[in-house]
Amino acid sequence: MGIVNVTPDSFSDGGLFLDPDSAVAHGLALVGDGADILDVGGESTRPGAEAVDARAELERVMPVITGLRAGTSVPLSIDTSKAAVATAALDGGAAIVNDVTAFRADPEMAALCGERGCEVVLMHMQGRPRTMQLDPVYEDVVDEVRAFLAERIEAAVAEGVDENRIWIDPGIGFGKTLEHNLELLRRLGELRGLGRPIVIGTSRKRFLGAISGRGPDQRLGGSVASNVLALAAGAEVFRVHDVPAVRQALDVAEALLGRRGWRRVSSPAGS
Ligand code: PMM
Repeated sequence: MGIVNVTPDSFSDGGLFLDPDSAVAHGLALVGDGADILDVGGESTRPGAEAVDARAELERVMPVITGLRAGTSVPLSIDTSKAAVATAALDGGAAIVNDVTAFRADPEMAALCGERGCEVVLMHMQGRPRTMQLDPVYEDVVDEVRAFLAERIEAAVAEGVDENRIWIDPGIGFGKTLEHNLELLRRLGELRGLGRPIVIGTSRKRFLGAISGRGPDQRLGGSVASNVLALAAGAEVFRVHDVPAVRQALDVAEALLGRRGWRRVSSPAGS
């Protein structure tokens, strides 16, 4: 899942793709690099970020959804917590709603996704983006994330969402310390008991900086390592900025693990 952030303030690519044409060109390039899905977002969820109203979010994402829909057939995901934004994106050809609040922010979101029959990503977050990193506390982070996701799956199904369309995400970096993130990645396999595909988002995140001492645009090694190990633990969808490197790493890891997600392609002549 390649990330197309149309925001002025996302932590690693804020402001780079605010112009719709450059966002569309970026998304199409990610597909060329091996992305199977594009995730378009118009509201930053980085720690401390301020909320954006639906109108501003729509103005950012809709030209990009429309442009991508015209230029590629890969499924498009809309990264939003607002039903108004999800509605317009689904009308514009998006097939997936990625809600970092797991349908808690907007009371209309679950019923909308149920009616439309789209795929949904339900993510765990403790607190809200503006304050979530102040003092996150858990008794057992994996148990609590698993219980939360189980409860959100049940709530979504109660509102008419087909359980088979639900994907789950532990929300790396969302109200979690370095130790919480590491524990979740180490014990990611425990979420498989929920029976739904696991989405993982580690790309360029702060915890990688805490380990490597590198800034957001120099965390490729950490992004690759964490995604490969998440694959081995059972994750199926990898939300990333650096598609070429992570795609190659995941293909090689799948081949080494004896799985079927990769295919043989010929390498450039003479190499
Ligand atoms: N992370 C960000 C935004 N949206 N959605 C899901 N499902 N999982 C994530 O981990 C996630 C997300 C923040 O990262 P960004 O600012 O680079 O988009």
